[in-house]
Amino acid sequence: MTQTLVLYDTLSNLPGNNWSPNPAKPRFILSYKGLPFVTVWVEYSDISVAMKAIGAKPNKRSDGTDVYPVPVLSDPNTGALITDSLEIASYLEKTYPEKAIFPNNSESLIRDPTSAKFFIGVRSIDVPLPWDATYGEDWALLEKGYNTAYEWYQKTDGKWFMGDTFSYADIIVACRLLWFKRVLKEDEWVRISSWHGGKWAQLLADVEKECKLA
Ligand SMILES: N[C@@H](CCC(=O)N[C@@H](CS)C(=O)NCC(=O)O)C(=O)O
Repeated sequence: MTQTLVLYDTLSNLPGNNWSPNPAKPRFILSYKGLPFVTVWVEYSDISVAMKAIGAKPNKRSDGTDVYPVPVLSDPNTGALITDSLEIASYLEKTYPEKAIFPNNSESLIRDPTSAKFFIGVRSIDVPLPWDATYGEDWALLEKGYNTAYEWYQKTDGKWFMGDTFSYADIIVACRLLWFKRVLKEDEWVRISSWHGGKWAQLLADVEKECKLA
C-alpha cells in the first residue's frame, strides 16, 4: 500500500490556506493521480530555514545564490525529497505513471528551450503582486497573455490544451487562475472571469473537477 506523501506548502489567512500557485501544482497532481498525501503548512517567512532544515535541495536565484522554496515533496515510499514544482511533476510522473500528466511526450515539450513559446505564453500570464490602481498597463499585458492562451486552447477541439487529453499544461494554467481567484479583489477576479466568454473560470472549475479538488 502506498504510504502517505508529504507536501510542503505555504500558509495564508484564507480559509483552507491553499493560495500559492507553485505548491498548488503538485497538490493538483497528487490528487489527480489519487495518491495519499498530507500538507505541512509553513509560514512564508520560515520557508527558507524550514526547507533547509529538512535537507531539501536549494534552487538557484538569478544572481546565483541559493533559495530554499516550497513546494517540496517528501515521499516515504522511496525516500525522495524533491524541490521545485516541475521537478516534483517529473518525479511523480516517473514514480506513479498511472493517470499520466505528460501524455504524448509533453514533458520534453515543457522542458525544451525551443518550445519556450509554450512556457513564455504561460509565464506571460504572470503579473507580480501587488494589484492596485496603477495596474492599467499590466491589466492590458495580462489580458494579452490570456488572449494568446485562448488562441492555443482554440486550436484544439476538446476543452483541454491538448484537445481531449488532460495534461500538466492545464494544471499550470489552472494554478495561476487559482492564485488570482484567491488573492485578487472579487471585482478583479470577475474581470478575468469575463474574458473569452468565461473561459478561465470554467477552465479552473474543470481542472479542479478533473483533479477531484472541487
Ligand atoms: N521554481 C519554483 C518556485 C517556487 C517558489 O517561488 N516558491 C515560493 C512560494 S510560492 C517560495 O517558497 N519562496 C520562498 C522565498 O523566496 O524565501 C517552483 O516552481 O517550485
